[in-house]
Amino acid sequence: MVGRVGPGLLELTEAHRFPNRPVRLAEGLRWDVLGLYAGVLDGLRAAGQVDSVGIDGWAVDYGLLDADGALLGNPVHYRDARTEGVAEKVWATVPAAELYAATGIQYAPFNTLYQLAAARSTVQLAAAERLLLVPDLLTYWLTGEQGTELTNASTTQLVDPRTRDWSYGVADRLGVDLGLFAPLRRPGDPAGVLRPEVLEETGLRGPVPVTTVASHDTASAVAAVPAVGERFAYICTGTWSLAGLELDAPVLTGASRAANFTNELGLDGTVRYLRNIMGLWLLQECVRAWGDPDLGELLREAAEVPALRSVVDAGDAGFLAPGRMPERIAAACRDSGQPVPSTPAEITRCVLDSLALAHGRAVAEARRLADHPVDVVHVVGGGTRNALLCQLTADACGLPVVAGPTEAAALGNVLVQARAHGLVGDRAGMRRLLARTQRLSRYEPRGDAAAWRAAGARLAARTA
Ligand code: LFR
Repeated sequence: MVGRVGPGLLELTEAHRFPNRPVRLAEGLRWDVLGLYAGVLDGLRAAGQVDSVGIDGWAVDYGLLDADGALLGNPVHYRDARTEGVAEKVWATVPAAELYAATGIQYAPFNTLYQLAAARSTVQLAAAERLLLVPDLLTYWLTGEQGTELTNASTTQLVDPRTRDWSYGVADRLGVDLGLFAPLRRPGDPAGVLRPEVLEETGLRGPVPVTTVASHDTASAVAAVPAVGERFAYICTGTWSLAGLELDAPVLTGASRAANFTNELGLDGTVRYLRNIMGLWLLQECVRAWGDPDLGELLREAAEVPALRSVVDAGDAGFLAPGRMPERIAAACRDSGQPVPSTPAEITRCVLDSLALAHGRAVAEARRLADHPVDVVHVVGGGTRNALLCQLTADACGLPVVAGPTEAAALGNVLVQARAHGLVGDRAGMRRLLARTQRLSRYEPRGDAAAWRAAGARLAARTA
């Protein structure tokens, strides 16, 4: 994505798009990270001459490097089964409550901490001298320089959200060698310049600076929420839905842990207080199983299906792995004594109702747990294209939804680079620029908040 930024100007154009297809090998689910890097180079070539480059990506996953800086094997996908049952073993050393108090990170089987525990006795980890999170790995290949970007580092569950530094105690007790990690760097920090070989391959003229951005995609997306003021919640929609608040300080209470809210770090030391919800992954996997039918048509049919007939728990880690998603959703409805959706339209409606319900519950619980007022819910990311999902989310939240921008992560990435180069002001200034320049749609709640509350209570009772 190429951004153009100036006074009253914020434009994004797509230079190149490439698929990110995980590969299932005998040893498990892996990322094709060389394919991704090749896609990045193609993108730079298509972009042409630029003033700065910044990389963001998904969280928690990493590549290991040997003493020569060469990649040791293909990075493991966070949906791989290797972390099954690992958390319990970690908790035997550091109880879950202590881990939460120290790191503020919600339980997810794939947190880097559990991945490292799963890898403990592997040859690869023993041979590794360096661990780079995926965006830091791509940045390293572009520049030859290594760093660990802080917003993404927070998702390892090895960072203390109060000090915004490593949680030395947790690492020590769990035998994690923090020396594996390159020094921390923060959004806005310089990250080097494109290597001569990269310039040659892409046809760019040097020097081209690479700028550290909020390299966790969700942190970049939150930075691009076009909110005015502080009384807002956000939902970053895409493969995942990340629903919550931007706070100045973490919430580390027992109630917050029980509700599985996370305190990831955001731009400028903010806290992204949010919950992971399975997101459009549920629909993407169904659509894949149905042989990729026309999505517009499917959503029109789903809009005609009666609301809230059956709902599933869109926070359930049981939906994490790929495969057989329509059957798994139908089974979840059957097992909880609800009508079983069978046609693609019915299953799609069930997924969207379930997601909206999970959005509504997350926003309500975040407000309560953080004691933070909310007047409006900003929906950003891929889900903004899904008008039915946005409307249902407004209904379930009982609050107006402002939807847009769709490419929030890319805009947040570009804005942080622009700020580092002196083109935009502070965070509030970035948000004002977004609100002025981006196309946004507003959805008013259609009354029936009680029906959504009742559906939530029924689901809670059935899945208890
Ligand atoms: C979204 C995201 C989420 C993270 C998940 C796994 O793309 O980065 O924030 O929980 O992917 O890394």
